[in-house]
Amino acid sequence: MKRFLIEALLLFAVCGAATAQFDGAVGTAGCKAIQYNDSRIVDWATNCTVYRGYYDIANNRTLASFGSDTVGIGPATASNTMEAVSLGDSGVAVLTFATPIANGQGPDFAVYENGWGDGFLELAFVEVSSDGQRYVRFPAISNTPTASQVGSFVSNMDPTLINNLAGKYRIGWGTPFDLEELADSTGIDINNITHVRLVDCIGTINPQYCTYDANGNIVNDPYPTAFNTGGFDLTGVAVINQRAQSISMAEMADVKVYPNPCRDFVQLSGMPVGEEYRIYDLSGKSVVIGICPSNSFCISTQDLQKGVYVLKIGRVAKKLVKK
Ligand SMILES: [Ca+2]
Ligand SMILES: [Ca+2]
Ligand SMILES: [Ca+2]
Repeated sequence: MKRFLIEALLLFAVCGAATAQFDGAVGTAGCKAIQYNDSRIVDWATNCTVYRGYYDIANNRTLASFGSDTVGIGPATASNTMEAVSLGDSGVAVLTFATPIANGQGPDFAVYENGWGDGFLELAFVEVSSDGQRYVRFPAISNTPTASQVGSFVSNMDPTLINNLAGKYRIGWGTPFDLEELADSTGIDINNITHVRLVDCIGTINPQYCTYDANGNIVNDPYPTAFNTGGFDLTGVAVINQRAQSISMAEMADVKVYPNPCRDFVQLSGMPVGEEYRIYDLSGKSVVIGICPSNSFCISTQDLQKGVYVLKIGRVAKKLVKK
């Protein structure tokens, strides 16, 4: 008993001192990568906007330019490294979805990069939002040593030192993200994630330009990558769990919106009790959000400017005009 206790304490001391290890490359035991054709995937991003970063943030402020924003939409490529959109140093991609992502069993979405090997890992931070305004970042871990710079064309990065950073696996295999990990975050609804934002990690260990993981460690990844293809190269974002579509088209036929055009209020009837409804302006911004308190109720449209709006419940939409 005493010996067991000492061994347990020793084990604890050793584990406590060691760097946390995560799953490894595609093909190794316990790998969590999700292949582009995995049967769990139910959808892909339907819109992508890229804000390019630099060839080399410290020396060449030409913006990366490879690939168009639309490459981030739809399924990720299996193996064509040219089917990617490059973010450049500190570049950003914002992706949206026809149906919001929700927290279900296991990973809820996966991010794909064009890495040509298991040890050349261009990384990006991953953030989610329920309104496109407030974002929460997954707690990224990079335990890659920072004594020397990971170079431009390395092939020996160790994925077991990396967690919650997109780009951890080679092309065709996505990095999974589980919204459950953000359950305690404020300002987002993990069952209604409308936006995924990717932020290139840069990868330099130069304190002037470096980025940090959740523990305050510098994220060391291939740098410099002073090309039009520099930085994280997005090939797609897959949805695994999405918001339930609890209202059918048949039910929606009963929904009535009147008067339409409206002035100070609009009456909604035939609505599904307890479901969320939203009114969007034509820029896609939600201007009214609520939960149906009963199947017939009235909402104020007094504060809306004159124009055309869209009322959405689930994936069904009705046009609404404010006079
Ligand atoms: Ca989940
Ligand atoms: Ca790449
Ligand atoms: Ca980099």
